[in-house]
Amino acid sequence: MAERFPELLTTISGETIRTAEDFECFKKPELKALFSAFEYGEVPKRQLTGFEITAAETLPYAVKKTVQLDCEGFRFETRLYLPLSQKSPVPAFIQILNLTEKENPEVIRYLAEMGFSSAFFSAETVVTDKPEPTGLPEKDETGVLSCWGWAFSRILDYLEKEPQIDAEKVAIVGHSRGGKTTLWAFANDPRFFLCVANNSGCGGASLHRGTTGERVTDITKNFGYWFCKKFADFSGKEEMLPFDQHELMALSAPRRLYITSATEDAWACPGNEVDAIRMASAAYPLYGKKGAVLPEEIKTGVYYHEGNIAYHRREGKHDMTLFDWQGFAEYFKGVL
Ligand code: GTR
Repeated sequence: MAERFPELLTTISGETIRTAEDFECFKKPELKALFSAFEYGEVPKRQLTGFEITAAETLPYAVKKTVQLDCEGFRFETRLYLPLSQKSPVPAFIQILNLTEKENPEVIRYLAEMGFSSAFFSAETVVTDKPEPTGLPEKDETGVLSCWGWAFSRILDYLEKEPQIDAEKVAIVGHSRGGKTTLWAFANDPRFFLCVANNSGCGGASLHRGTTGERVTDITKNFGYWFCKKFADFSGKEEMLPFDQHELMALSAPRRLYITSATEDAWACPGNEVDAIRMASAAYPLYGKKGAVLPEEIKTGVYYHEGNIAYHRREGKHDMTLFDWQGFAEYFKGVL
């Protein structure tokens, strides 16, 4: 790597971080403030004020509940699938669905059989995915990824009140723009247990500096509304960013991350995703833990599940498949 990256274990004042206490007390607040000011904007503050179960139905493998979440006057929906055959409380996955995506019955069934409940929300029902987004009122003061990330936390507020859910074992999952969202949501809400960022690329797991895929110029031209306005100033000037994406991941330490790439997803720059993981891993020994445990050469189709940052590179295109879900569920099950 020819680029010069901001030092993860050095504060703005130039001091070296040597302990988890100092990382928590000084470095994390610095990083959060910087990511908020220069990339994602503020997370909306609105709280969950109530919820209403508007439908319940028994499927062959799960009970489906449709739930409306009330958040100080703003309402959005989540659909929760509770496995039939398990003793409660059960761990849960929450997935963000991009655009017109729907929850996949094959995935729900597989997760139920593995002992997981699953909850879903459609990003569009929180804030629409277009240049002049509508929905959550706070969208005007922040970026759309922050608003979607906020929705994950409000679903967790509800799951904490659902006796059949183990709210201390909740994973959040997102593909691509959804993966950018989960990384930022996870950094902001320490209650989540595991964060999955699938093929998240630019603005997600991939380093901005030295990318051979999507750059700040591209993403802010096409999807500027996902971020705070200031982010576009770094177009072609990535070296001016006071952070890089390995530091977004390090905000999650010592909790668990699962990052994926795909062989035909050069736009997300898999090489930079792995470099980010390796650099983020430096935060974990502060807590007496391992970050990622990866070989020099990454093999396609292998689940690297040993460390607190799991990784795999799937054969194929930009997508989230059953192979990916199997990796997430096996890893999650193994660390419960
Ligand atoms: C791509 C975009 C990525 C990613 C993706 C998606 O076209 O350039 O940043 O977000 O779309 O969400 O599908």
